Amino acid sequence: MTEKLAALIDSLEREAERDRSPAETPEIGIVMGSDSDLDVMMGSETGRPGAYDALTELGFEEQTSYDDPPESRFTFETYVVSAHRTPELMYAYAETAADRGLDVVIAGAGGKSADLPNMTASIAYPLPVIGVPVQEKSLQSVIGMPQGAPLVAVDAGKSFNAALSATQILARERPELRERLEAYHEDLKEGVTEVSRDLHSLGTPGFKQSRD
Ligand code: AIR
Repeated sequence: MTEKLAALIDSLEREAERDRSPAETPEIGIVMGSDSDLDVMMGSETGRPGAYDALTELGFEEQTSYDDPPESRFTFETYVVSAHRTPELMYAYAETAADRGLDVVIAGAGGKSADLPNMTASIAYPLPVIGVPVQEKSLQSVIGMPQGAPLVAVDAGKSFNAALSATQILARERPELRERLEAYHEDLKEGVTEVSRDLHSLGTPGFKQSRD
């Protein structure tokens, strides 16, 4: 093991031993197999929105330092953890997840051997893990768990929904998150209603033109 990898694992293990209050630790952990998964997992300006976009829309902030947490609640943290290139880091991340204060983990990986979500779920059990197949070809690998080893998963590339599902889990005990989820859904309804009304009243050519 390299010195840098050992130091990263050590920082996770040290965090797990600290008795920080829930206000200082992230509620959601996001891990992905490679930084090449970043656009799918977190969202990109040119592509589809992702987990980062959903969580920030719901008022979460990204926590980048354990000693200096953001003022606002709630928070998430992000790491690259490869099941095959850094199995030791995957093990340490999942094994310390609950003790570091995480309530739910979103794990995404791509390729045909997308083992990070399912292995994280097995090691972090009973912490809920939401798997994101980064590509279509990763789907079977992510969802194919044996009986007794559960994993919740979203469709390929739908990290945005994984973030909503994670927030739904948290909202069971946090009324302010329930309210934020409800407000998000109201906005969604409003958007569809406006589109429907405009399409009907402008007609198809007029509606298309109004969008150009
Ligand atoms: N991957 C990385 N380690 C284990 C797996 N399965 C996945 C990443 C990424 C793909 O392999 O999640 O989607 C290609 O990674 P890279 O780093 O070569 O771009």
